[in-house]
Amino acid sequence: MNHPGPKYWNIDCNPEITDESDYLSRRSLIRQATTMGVGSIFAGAFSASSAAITLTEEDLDHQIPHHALSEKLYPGKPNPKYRDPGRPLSDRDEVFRYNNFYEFSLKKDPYRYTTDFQPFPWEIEVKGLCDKPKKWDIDEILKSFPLEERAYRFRCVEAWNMTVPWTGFPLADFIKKCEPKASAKYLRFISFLRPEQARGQKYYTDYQWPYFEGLHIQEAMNPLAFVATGIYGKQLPKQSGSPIRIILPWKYGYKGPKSIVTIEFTDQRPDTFWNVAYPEAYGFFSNVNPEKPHPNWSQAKERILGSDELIPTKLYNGYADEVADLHKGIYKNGKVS
Ligand SMILES: Nc1nc2c(c(=O)[nH]1)N[C@H]1C(S)=C(S)[C@@H](COP(=O)(O)O)O[C@H]1N2
Ligand SMILES: [Mo]
Repeated sequence: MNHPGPKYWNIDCNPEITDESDYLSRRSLIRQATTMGVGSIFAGAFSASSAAITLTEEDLDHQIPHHALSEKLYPGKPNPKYRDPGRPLSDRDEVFRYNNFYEFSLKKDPYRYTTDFQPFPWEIEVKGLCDKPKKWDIDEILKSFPLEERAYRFRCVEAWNMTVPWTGFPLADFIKKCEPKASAKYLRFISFLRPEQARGQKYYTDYQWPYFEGLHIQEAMNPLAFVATGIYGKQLPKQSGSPIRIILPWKYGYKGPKSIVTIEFTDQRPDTFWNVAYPEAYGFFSNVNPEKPHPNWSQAKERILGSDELIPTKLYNGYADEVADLHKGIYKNGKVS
């Protein structure tokens, strides 16, 4: 496949396109570069919805869904081990207004399109190679796992970062409850499919909905792997992946699916949304690696969300010590990314 050339990208490191009228999705750029004239289809898709809203800062609070349990559950107890992320926390309102959630928008403004999305009630089905397959109600999950707060650095493959306090629980605790069989080697995650509530699933037909991701079970069992239900001491707002999402701070952000409805234990390495869309750019492991450029930009530096400041990217997003067992094990032989 031909990669989109410099004509389509700001190759001076920062792949974010600030001029909204120029903005095209990662995937549509590929299409535009390989098929003349396809870009116009996307222009049509953008104008097809008129449901956009603009929110003031105070209104952003209302993006946090109301849920009976939330008063009791949030804020979670800070985990002392993850109290200091080594960088100042990002501004909450910046984080609420700058998202990747293609189910709602290909720009950074999903918060403008989530009005119809209903994260409660919510069910998560656990299936596949485990002894406790089950349909979990979100309330049962929230009551079964003590919620803690962890401040993590977060690195998007588009070379920006944020630093946020998540509330949730270790993915390993959830996995143990499911009692995976010895033959279970991978976890497959699937996000929701509700085209009537998520305009992107109606209009962005170039993508294979719903969003899907996968992890090796050893990665999923690493103590850093986190299930987030909250952020900044409250329930997740819709645009952040309410009611439940995965956070893997040593990997690029897209490895953490939002608003998940299925977790499957499998012996096959799962396909992933971005690997299917653009395999040369988005591998299965997708660990943060400054030395491995994206085909269209360098990963050596990253922009701090809310500023123009660029800082050097660190291998495993600076979490190398915490994933040492993985880089001695399954990441051996060049599987860092
Ligand atoms: N279901 C779903 N999950 C997703 C995405 C998405 O578009 N849909 N985007 C991914 C990407 S590219 C990133 S960087 C993070 C963004 O999370 P944030 O908006 O909370 O910063 O979510 C990831 N999970
Ligand atoms: Mo991302």
